[in-house]
Amino acid sequence: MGRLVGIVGKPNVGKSTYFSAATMISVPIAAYPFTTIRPNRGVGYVRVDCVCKEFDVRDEPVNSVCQDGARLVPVELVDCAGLVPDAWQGRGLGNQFLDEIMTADALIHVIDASGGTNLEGKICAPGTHDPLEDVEFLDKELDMWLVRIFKKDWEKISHKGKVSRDDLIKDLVERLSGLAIGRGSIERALKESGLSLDRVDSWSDSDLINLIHKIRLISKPMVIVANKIDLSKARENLARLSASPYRVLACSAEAELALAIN
Ligand SMILES: Nc1nc2c(ncn2[C@@H]2O[C@H](COP(=O)(O)OP(=O)(O)OP(=O)(O)O)[C@@H](O)[C@H]2O)c(=O)[nH]1
Ligand SMILES: [Mg+2]
Repeated sequence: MGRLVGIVGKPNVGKSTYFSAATMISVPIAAYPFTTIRPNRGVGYVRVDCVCKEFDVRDEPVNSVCQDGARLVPVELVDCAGLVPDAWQGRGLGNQFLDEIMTADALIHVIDASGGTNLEGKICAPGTHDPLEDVEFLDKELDMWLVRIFKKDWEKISHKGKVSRDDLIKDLVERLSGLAIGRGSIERALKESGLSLDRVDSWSDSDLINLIHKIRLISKPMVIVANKIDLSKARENLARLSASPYRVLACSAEAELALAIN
């Protein structure tokens, strides 16, 4: 199997409904937080234009299917337990799977666009919670989780003060290799951060957090699925979500699931 895509977000927003619609695998779905405890895994398909029409050839793909000029590329999807604030410090259930989520090549952040679910995943009246907060919250949880891993033994390195660029990159690659974060992402993030590699001991905590944030954005591309678009207030919130730094896709996973199984 090729790429692994993690479906993440706070509880009760429709992650499993989305997973089920995308994979056609039946999994528990319910209107309360922490319905999913152990991650669900399955295969979904990414639709991309196939080159066969442009080159006017008959193709015989080995690991995907070409349907009338559209290539269906299989990707493995993992649907995780919901994350709550301070998951990176061990709160809630989803934190147990952050290691697993962070091995993904890309992430789908499902939010309740109607603002009808609070930060803990409890149902509230549509429009009473701001879904933009959900985008900020997940960013923080993922970044802080990575910072925690990154900081292990960081003192040893930073105390050396001056380290060679190669040694620093080698250390970071080793530290983050288990999370499918490659050398290219690390080198690009370091360059974009503008941090001085001459005096690593002069990096502040916020320098580190900004660097990790960049590494994550480069190595784990993420889209926002603005789910529950069928509910009131969702369209208004969708317009506001365009201010987020991510690509935002409107969705009704419940409707997609109903269409997929009928
Ligand atoms: N109106 C509406 N409800 C939805 C939609 N998608 C999911 N739901 C409902 O939202 C509730 C939570 O759905 P789940 O798929 O279990 O949510 P989850 O994010 O996996 O929840 P946890 O596993 O608890 O983290 C269920 O009652 C779903 O039927 C949607 O697009 N529109
Ligand atoms: Mg679930």
